[in-house]
Amino acid sequence: MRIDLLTIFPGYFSGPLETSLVATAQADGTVDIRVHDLRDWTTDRHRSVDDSPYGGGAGMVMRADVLVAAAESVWNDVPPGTQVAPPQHVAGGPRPRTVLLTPRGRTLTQALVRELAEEERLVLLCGRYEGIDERVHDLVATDEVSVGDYVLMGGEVAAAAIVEAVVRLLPGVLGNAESAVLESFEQGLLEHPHYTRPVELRGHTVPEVLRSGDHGAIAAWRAERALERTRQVRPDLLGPGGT
Ligand code: J9N
Repeated sequence: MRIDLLTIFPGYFSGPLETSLVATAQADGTVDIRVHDLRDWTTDRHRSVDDSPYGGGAGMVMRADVLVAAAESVWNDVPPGTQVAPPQHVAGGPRPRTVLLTPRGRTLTQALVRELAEEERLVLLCGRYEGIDERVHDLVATDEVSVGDYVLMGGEVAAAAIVEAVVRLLPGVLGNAESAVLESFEQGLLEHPHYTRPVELRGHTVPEVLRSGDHGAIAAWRAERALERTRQVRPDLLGPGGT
């Protein structure tokens, strides 16, 4: 899979992309992640990516012309300032899956992550400022995604969350043990508690059943704890009526 990130803070991603599983996935060619600086598509002396809003009001709005130019050149894999004739991908027409991170999008779920992980290409668009010119929604984004009901200062953290969630699903990224854990979450429950050594810590001991060697009893205990925890913390995952 190829993932392109469009941002005015390209340096923001050096941490997440150079860490552990994402770095390994890039090194072995499972994923090709490219970070682009939106200012590379500006044409004015000040390299402006924003401007004041039509109709007045406080704050700045991200410019649609810059974002459309950036998206079209990334979609068509050409450098800033160049044109391809005819372009394969055009604004408002056929284009790779292009996700705009925004609090007004649909909330990211594991189901959507699975769907995104099937794509050959993903383009993640990180907004900043008070808003984005509406024509970016019309012409550039195929999807608008939120990572939760709270407001960030920009889409970068949200995009990094999508990268991590998607990359861990790509073939070969997780070992078999972790894949099994994934299947348990696929049942739509929170995970059961985990323990490792020591058996006692400050008076808190590992439940006896986990040391019993009785695999049937262990599986039953874990299923109960997962259900109990889900009921307490995320009853919404159990559906209406908590079934
Ligand atoms: N879920 C979510 C996304 C965001 C932002 S703020 C600016 C861009 C994206 N906040 N919260």
